[in-house]
Amino acid sequence: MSTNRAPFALAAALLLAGCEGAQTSLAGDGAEGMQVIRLGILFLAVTTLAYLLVLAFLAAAIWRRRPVGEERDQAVGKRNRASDPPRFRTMLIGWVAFVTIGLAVLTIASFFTDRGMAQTAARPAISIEITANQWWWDVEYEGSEPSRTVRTANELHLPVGVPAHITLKSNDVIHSFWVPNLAGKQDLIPGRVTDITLLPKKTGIYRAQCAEFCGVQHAHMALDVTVESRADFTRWWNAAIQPARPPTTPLALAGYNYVTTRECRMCHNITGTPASGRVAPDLTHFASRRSIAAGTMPMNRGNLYGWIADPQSQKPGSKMPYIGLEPAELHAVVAYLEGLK
Ligand SMILES: [Cu+2]
Repeated sequence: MSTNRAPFALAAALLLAGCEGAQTSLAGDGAEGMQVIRLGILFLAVTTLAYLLVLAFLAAAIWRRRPVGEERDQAVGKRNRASDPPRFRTMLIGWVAFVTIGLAVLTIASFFTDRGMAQTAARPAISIEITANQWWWDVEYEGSEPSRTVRTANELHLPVGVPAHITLKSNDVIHSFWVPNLAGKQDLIPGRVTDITLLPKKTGIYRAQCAEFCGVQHAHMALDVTVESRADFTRWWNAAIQPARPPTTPLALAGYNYVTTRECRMCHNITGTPASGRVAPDLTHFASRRSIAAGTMPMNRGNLYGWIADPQSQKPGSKMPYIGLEPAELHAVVAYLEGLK
């Protein structure tokens, strides 16, 4: 490839790369996302055509510049200017018709897109409540009976092809719920309840992100979204309603004793243990998640040590405090948390 073409090839590659990945609004992996993309393409086509026509009119006006002064007096005899007004009128009528029809097409298409999205929302099969906090997501699945209710944090599991109605609330400031691969954004406003319906069309792992600036750790307010088959989703739900696994080693038992009797229990819930706080993420199946601290870092032992030892160096401003664990306590707490699959 010649070096002249390299920038264009790079731009094309970047553009196409934008259609793939775990966090892109160009993929259309959900019903609503796909409808919005189709509408966006229609808008792009009509407005691009209008733009090209304006450029063409501008070029024609420059090309057919009317002479002025002496130049004009000389030119009058040479050119037949009588044909100009009818042609101008035809073009003006054509332009007005194009603008009118173009705007009508976009308005009608917007109406049907909106109706399509409303139809998806009219037949939800799963109800989920998500509460935004600075800076994490509290997620609760409504079960057919109270014992089947699932509470988790910073992760969302969805079965493919099933509409999920999500009720959105906020505990502090305005946040915005956005799974770009699946749908558009929806704000979470303190004191108000909003909602959105997601209908994923493709299995995969996506990254959702708070889309409204909500404080210093706004960028570290992500949500891991797993879209899976209905069988896998049912398996996940059945595992998620189980109480926490008991510790299996002496070290993990020491960690269990610390977590369930000291500071941790005041804020965190671990179902099946005395830890029953409600103001911080539920830790019952903490180790089965993909990330720590709302997408701040991947779930692994090294990051877990770093997070527990000094949360404020990892996510300054978060409400997870520095406790000052002794090394033996840190090893024990990490060993226990790692077992919470
Ligand atoms: Cu936020």
